[in-house]
Amino acid sequence: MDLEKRLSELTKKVYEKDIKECSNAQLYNCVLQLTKEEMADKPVISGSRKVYYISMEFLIGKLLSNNLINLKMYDEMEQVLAKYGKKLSDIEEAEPEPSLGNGGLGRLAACFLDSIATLGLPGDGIGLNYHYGLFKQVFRDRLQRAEKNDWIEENSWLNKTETSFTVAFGSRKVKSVLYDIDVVGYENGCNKLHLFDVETVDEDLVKEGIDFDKTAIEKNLTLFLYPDDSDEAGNLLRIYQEYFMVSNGAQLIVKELKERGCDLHRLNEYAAIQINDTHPTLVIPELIRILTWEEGFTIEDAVQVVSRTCAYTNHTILAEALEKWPLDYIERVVPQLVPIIKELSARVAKKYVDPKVQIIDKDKRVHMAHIDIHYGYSVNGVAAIHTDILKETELNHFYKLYPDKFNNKTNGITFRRWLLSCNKELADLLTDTIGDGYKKDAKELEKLLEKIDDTAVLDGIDKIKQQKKAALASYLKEKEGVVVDSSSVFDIQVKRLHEYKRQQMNALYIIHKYLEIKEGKKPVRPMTFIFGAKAAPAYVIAQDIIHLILVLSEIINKDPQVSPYMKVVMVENYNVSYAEKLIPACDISEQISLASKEASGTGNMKFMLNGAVTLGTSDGANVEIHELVGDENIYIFGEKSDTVIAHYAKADYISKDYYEKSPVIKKAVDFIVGPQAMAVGHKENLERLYKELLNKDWFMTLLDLEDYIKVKDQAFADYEDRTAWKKKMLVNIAKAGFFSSDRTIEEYNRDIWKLK
Ligand code: 26Q
Repeated sequence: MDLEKRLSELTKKVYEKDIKECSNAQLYNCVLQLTKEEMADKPVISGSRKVYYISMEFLIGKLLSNNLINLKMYDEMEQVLAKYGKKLSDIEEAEPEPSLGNGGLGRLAACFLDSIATLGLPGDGIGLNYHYGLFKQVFRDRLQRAEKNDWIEENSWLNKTETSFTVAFGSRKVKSVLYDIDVVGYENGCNKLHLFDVETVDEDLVKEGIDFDKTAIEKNLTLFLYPDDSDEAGNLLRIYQEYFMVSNGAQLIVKELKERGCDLHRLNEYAAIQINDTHPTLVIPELIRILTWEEGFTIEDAVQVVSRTCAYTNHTILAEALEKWPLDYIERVVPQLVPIIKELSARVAKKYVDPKVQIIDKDKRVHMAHIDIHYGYSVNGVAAIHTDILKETELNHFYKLYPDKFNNKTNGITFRRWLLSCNKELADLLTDTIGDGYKKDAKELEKLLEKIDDTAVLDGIDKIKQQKKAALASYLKEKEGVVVDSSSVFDIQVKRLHEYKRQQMNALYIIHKYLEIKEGKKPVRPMTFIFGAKAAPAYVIAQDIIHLILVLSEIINKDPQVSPYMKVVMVENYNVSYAEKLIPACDISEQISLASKEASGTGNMKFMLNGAVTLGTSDGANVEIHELVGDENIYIFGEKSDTVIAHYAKADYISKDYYEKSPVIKKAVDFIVGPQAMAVGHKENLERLYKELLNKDWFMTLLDLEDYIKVKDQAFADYEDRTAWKKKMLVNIAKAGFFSSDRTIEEYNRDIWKLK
């Protein structure tokens, strides 16, 4: 039956209406159902060895367009709907966005699932079904407030299964229920994302904002993606969540292997378990516990086979982000794992005396990463520079013990979502110019380089950028109530709010520009500065930085002398859907982390693919972008990672020296507590931030500020050579193929999983 007929029969059956009479929400439900039926008909990808990608976060975003694209049904669906005056993009607006992740790590997991299925590899995700996920951000009184994101509706991509396990927290038993989401590959079969939940979860526990009783595990375990970690109850809940996920995951894996008739003694031949950062580390002792207690393995056999099955990915070198749980917390949550963790620790202690590589340290804290490294067969970083830093400094002691375990897997992004779906116009232009081979083999984008002097192609790329900027401008007007000039330069920094990512440095540049304009130095073309960022609710300075940006936007946008030349917009509740609108409209991509601190970044790759030019430090994957596009097509500034690492080692960075030495820096920093800012903002927030920058500035904002101003000014000036800029856009697009997550997954498979 053809699509039109199926859809119209469905709308009649469900709503007793013709397609034309249905609301967008009703049509969404019908298209959802139809798409799900289509996916259910796809073959399940199978093979003798399967990877389980286990992660506390899967930031999947809306799924309708992507699934239709992967099913090759998008164009037909769009045409059918157009016949009835309906737009698929409007219909997708009705889809709630799940917020099952914080940022990069969670979004990477989602891109990986897409690529694993696209490459036809057997691989499922294992995670949790948070009912409210990450908080929804609202701005009140120029401050961030957190609200719950109620995303689960009666009809959704979730399929409730019959699978249920019992998870024991000591003597307290909790029953799980499993929901699956089908993951369809691009012109390929299906894998699954398994999301575990607690049947007894009680949504009424949530009161004001995101506050809730943190003690009743049966009722709160899957309410939120890890909540506030500032108190003990929050920390304990995090461990409850982690154990709940890995225990269910381990039981699922064992069940699947038994159903396949596999000998568990050869577990590693049938399964690979990729541990996404340390959060799922307890899967290692949990599997050992199951194999010894329930399957009759000797401890030696269990340790051996689990160590050949589990592989660990590190996503950070920030010491404070590496999980180290007090043994006492683990004892209170999962006492049955403690003897196993002690045994694993004792085996290490027997072999190595170095205190730096112990699992349980002298303060009785359990170092999760150390479990992964000793008892996993692979340790990987997520960009070349990040892996080098792990090997040379942060994990050097382990690298010396296990040089062969260490490897790099530079991150990637799925081109289905970050090109075909969010920028169909550009994808179509590329197809017209170089054919559509690039959709299956991203490296073919390089064919675009042959067109570097083809004016029609250059103008085509630029025209699409203009269209996307105009579309974003009208969206910003509707959503944020801000009018921006779509012929201005769009400079965008969107990512989680963290001091190391240095949104505060961007804010200082904006203050500097504002002061220049006030003094009569006007830019040749208006500038639009766009931010999007959520801050962890307990992260005080991050809240202050958001406050500063909102204060600046108030002052600048309302200043009649300045606002014709510059605007500042901080979008509310930045998420995957917002990213899909912002990224195609960007001219300058801000990737300005302190060198050595951003493991990779993946937003940088999305911007590049959509023809933005990077303004960045030599950090994370920026380094690889730089190597690919060359000096002419990127703006690099700031101190290099070795210099930064040396400053930390010598503890010789004093921010006040930079402030006192440079009148430009001093003026910009002083503005934070000057009369204008104080009139609009809160004294407490502004003064705290000012003092932080002056007396601590742990992430060395002032170290790089002058160079940042210089190089950023150069980028704005270069934008005026329109032909040269269009060429930069083209080179960035052409060289982005390396950052396809298909390439990343091929490497994971070649070096780590070896799926058959
Ligand atoms: C730690 C302890 C207790 C509770 C939570 C956490 C926690 C949660 C989330 C620690 C870290 C995260 C998220 C980290 C993350 O998103 N890292 C990013 O991963 C990307 C994918 O590899 C990289 O591109 C980014 O550079 C990296 O910052």
